[in-house]
Amino acid sequence: MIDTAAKPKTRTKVKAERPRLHKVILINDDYTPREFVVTVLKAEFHMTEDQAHRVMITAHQRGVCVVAVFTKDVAETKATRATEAGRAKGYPLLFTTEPEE
Ligand code: TYC
Repeated sequence: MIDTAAKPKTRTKVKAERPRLHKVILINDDYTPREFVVTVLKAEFHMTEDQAHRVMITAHQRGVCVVAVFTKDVAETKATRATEAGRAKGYPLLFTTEPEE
């Protein structure tokens, strides 16, 4: 008789896998003032003026810029809060998230 039973694993997984990180992405638009984008980046992502300015300019020139990576929940919360900060001022500022490869 052919034994079709699965072979038991001989090695138990020991290491816990690291949780996949998620990118927060800043999307360019034509209406949000540059300085406001910088202010939001500093407040929500604890960036210096210089770092925030670079990220803002990159999104402005290329259309998008990765702001930072976090665990899924943190990335989503920060993207929502930062988007909401623009919305509160009537700006279409948008932050999205996506899983890292
Ligand atoms: N493009 C905007 C302007 O010229 C500035 C801006 C930069 C807006 C980056 C959004 O993600 C952004 N006022």
